Amino acid sequence: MNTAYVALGANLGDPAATVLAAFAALANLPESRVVRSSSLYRTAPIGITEQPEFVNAVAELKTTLAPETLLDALFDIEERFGRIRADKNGPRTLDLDLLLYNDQLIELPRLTLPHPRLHLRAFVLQPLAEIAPDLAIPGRGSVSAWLPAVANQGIVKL
Ligand code: PH2
Ligand code: MG
Ligand code: MG
Repeated sequence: MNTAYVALGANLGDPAATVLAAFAALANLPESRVVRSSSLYRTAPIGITEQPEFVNAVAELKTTLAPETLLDALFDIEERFGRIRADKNGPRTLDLDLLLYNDQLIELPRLTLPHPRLHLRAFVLQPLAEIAPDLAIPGRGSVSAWLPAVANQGIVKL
């Protein structure tokens, strides 16, 4: 059995309802179960700042799906939620990002693990710290050790 962490994000439509429905969709993935899910967080947009606030959360999965199979399954869920892949960092109905898969380091054209920016983003680190504070980011140290570095980013637990 493998442990994977998935980041959920939404900032179009009803983002909180979308993230809750996405947790249910993750729970329905084959060969997988959601063992922990974080609270929902309202977060200031990072990158393109001229877009609506996001609702973000993180889920911990136990799965026997291989990393790329899981990635495809996440893309399928995004599509079911009406995601249009337009602007890379622009608004989205649902974004599901694979953050970590065990302690694997993966460098593929469409999948880099650990997620290369996870340790720089409060909208990922804070929900991750809620469910797994001692978790190590391979090559970078613990999740909680990175939290002070992102303390200036706007994030409110809902
Ligand atoms: N996702 C991005 C870019 N910026 N900002 C917040 N607050 N939350 C996100 O999920 C997010 C973002 C690209 O996926
Ligand atoms: Mg993303
Ligand atoms: Mg994404």
